[in-house]
Amino acid sequence: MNYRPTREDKFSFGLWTVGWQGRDPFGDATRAPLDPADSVRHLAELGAYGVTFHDDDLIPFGTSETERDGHVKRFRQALDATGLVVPMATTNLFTHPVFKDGAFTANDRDVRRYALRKTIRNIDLAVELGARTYVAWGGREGAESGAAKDVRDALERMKEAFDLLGAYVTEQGYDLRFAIEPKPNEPRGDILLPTVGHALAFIERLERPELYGVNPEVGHEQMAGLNFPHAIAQALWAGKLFHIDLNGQNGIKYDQDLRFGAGDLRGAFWLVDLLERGGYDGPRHFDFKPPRTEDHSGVWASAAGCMRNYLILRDRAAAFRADPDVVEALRAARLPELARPTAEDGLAGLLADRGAFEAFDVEGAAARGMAFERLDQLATEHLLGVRG
Ligand code: XLS
Ligand code: MN
Ligand code: MN
Repeated sequence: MNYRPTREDKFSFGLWTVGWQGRDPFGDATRAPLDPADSVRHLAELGAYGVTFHDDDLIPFGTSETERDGHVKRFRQALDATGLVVPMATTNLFTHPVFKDGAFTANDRDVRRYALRKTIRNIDLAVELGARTYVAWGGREGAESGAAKDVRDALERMKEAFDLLGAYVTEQGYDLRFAIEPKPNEPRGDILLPTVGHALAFIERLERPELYGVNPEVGHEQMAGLNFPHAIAQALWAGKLFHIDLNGQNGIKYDQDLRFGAGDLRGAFWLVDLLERGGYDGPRHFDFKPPRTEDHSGVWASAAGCMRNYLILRDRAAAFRADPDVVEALRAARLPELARPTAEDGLAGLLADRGAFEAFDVEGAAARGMAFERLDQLATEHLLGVRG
């Protein structure tokens, strides 16, 4: 195995990931800015198939209309020259101070209207560049103190914003779906729609729920102490996994955005296993930050590492599933039984079945071991590369 990425692997990167200059709350930038067109060329050389952007990553905030066209043209030329596609785009509704109290849910109504117009303007560009998914991360939709935000009103405004955006793409006839990205905190003390579960419930209250899904990010669920593959499984089960942000995180702490495969490696193994078997055929999008210790060559090494780790884990997960000992261990752990309906005989059959209750050997069933340890040990050995 050479673990060299190809376009078929559908790896994509945000311009803001490799382009992150390393500015953090305690320190200045450690790297010079990257030209978006150069990033496109570098990513293409590394084997990526796509690139994504916030409006302001491509066109610096405050750029005049004529300059704007120049930025878009240069970017488009780089795309044409490399064959890279733009599967997704998103809006920066968090950097400029005007968004200090949020965008779609800012208490200040003028800010909410401005945020919608800024988003709509970039939706037009996203569609022009071929994007089919529009991500919405509500970074500053939240609060630090109790009375500062009426959360029920804020959710109503959030719904209003998404319904307006849904109406816009429908009226324009755009082939574009929205992917809501949950995050529990950072930069706000508490962010609205903090987890995948919250976002899934929110979507069902929108006017056109079919237009909206989720864009879960590995580290964001883990910041809330949650199991990321479980969140992804539920999103897949609901038909709502529209996009995914892959990266690495070490447990409940600030948003680390490590390269994919760093941090919780076992979680990454189960995630790749699930994505590859679960019917997800969208981009494998990396939303990571090359640590500020790195120079530009370290940035590209980090980006290459994201893809290589995905491919290694894909290979390890496939070997795990193909191992006859694993198939046997899965059977011993009764996984095929979980896939079987509990009452294919219907409610009447269940009620008539004495073996299900009156004659059921409760103690015998309680004594049966589940054999999960053998199964997990096999997974560990495949992950560590000592089997198959
Ligand atoms: C920040 C988010 C952000 C979104 C896009 O934590 O991950 O980068 O993915 O705005
Ligand atoms: Mn993150
Ligand atoms: Mn993200």
